[in-house]
Amino acid sequence: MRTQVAIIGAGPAGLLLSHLLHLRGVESVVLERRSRAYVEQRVRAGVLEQGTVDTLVAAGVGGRMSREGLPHHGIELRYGGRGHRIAFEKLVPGRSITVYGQQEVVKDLIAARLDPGGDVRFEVDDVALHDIAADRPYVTFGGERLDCDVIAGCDGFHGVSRPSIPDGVLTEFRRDYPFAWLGVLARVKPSAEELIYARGERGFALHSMRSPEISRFYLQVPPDEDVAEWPDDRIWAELKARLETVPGFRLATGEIIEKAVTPMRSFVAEPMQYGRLFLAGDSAHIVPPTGAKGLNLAVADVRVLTAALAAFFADGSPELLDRYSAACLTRVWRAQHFSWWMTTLLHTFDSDDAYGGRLQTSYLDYVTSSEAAATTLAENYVGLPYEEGM
Ligand code: FAS
Ligand code: PHB
Repeated sequence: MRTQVAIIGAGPAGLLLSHLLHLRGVESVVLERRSRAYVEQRVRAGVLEQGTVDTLVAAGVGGRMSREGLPHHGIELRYGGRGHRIAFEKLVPGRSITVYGQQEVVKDLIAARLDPGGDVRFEVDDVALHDIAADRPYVTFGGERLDCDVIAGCDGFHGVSRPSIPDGVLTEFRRDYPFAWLGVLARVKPSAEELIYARGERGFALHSMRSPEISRFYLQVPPDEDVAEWPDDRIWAELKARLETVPGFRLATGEIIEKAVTPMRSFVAEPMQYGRLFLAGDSAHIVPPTGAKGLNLAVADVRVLTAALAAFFADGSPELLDRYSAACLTRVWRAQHFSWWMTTLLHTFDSDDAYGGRLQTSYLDYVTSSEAAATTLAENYVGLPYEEGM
C-alpha cells in the first residue's frame, strides 16, 4: 500500500489533518488502534475556541456544531463567596467560545472522512514507524506495510510516534501537579448558563455542560485518586460544597452517566518534528485542562501542518515543513503558560503555604477588578488569532 501521508491516530488532530489534506488534494491514510465506537464515545474536551469553530466551519464540517453547539460569551470565577463574570463580549468583542463535546467533533470528522476519498482504519494493531529520517518512510501494522512520503504522529501522549524519535533528539519540558481532576458527566440540566470555575478551601470545582440536558463537572482530587472512592452521593455532596458558595445558587442533581480521573500535567517535546515525522496535538504537548486548550492546540498544529504539507506536495518546497515546529511552538508555549496560570490561580495547593494562598487571592482580586487583567484572561481563553497564513 502507498499514500502520501500516513497519519497515526484518529483523534481530533489526526482526523482534522486527514480532512484538511483531502481538501488540498493530498492523500492520507489514518491508522487508529481503538474501535470507531470507542473513539466516538470517549468523553474529553468540551470548549472550542473561536479559531477552532471558524476552522471547522470553513472546512465544511461545522454544520452540526453550528446547530447544536452552545455559544458562550463569558465565564464566572467564583471565590470568597462571590461570583465574578469575565464578559467576553465586553473585553474581546466579537470573539467567544462554543461548548461542543470533543466526541461530537470526532463523530463529525469521521463522518466526513468516511465519504469517498477517505481512508480511516480502526482497530489497527502494532503500528510501528520505520525509516523516519529517510525520504521514503513507511509504517507497519497488523502484518501490513504502508509506504508514504510523510508520517504525521497524531497518536496522543501515550502514542508510538514520539518514542520513535531517536534518543538525544528531543528536549522534553514537563511539570506535574499535586492533584488530578475527577470528571463527571450527568444527565441533568445545567445549573447555570455559563461555565463556573470555583476556587475554595475544599479544592477547585468546575461547572460545565454539553447540552441543555447534560452537565459536565470536574473536582480537584489527589493525584492518584481512585474513582471507586467517589460514589454518586459523595460526588454530589462535594460539588454542592464547592459550588453552592454564593447566595441563591443551588446545584441540580441527576443521573451520573460517566466518571473518570484525569491526571494533570504540562508537557512539551521540542522540536515537534524529526526527518519525515511530524508530531501534532497531544503527541507533542499536553496542558492541564483548566484553560480548555488541549483540543484547540491540536487544531492549531494541524492548520500549520496542512499548509506545510500542501506546499510540499504541490511543488516539493520544503521551507514550511522545515519551519513547522518553530511555527507551532510560539502558540504552544502561550497555551502552556495560560493553562499553568489558570491551574495555579484556581486550585488549592499545600495548606501550609499560607503565603501562596494569599498570592492566589490577590491575583483573583486583580483579575476580577481590573479590565486590563480580565482582558488577558479573556483573550487567551477565547483563543488568540492565528498567525497570518496559518
Ligand atoms: P488524542 O489523544 O485525542 O488522540 C490520539 C489517538 O491516537 C487516539 O484515538 C488513540 O487511540 C490513538 N493512538 C494512540 N496510540 C496509538 C497507536 N500506537 N496506534 C494507533 N493509534 C494510536 N482538553 C481540553 O481542552 N479540555 C478537557 O476537559 C480535556 N479533558 C481531557 C480528559 C482526558 C481523560 C484526556 C486524556 C484529555 C483531555 N483533554 C482535554 C485533552 C484532549 O482533549 C486532547 O487535547 C485532545 O484529545 C488532543 O487530540 P489529539 O492530539 O488528537 O490526541
Ligand atoms: C469541559 O466542558 O469539558 C471543560 C470546560 C472547560 C475546561 C475544561 C473542560 O477548562
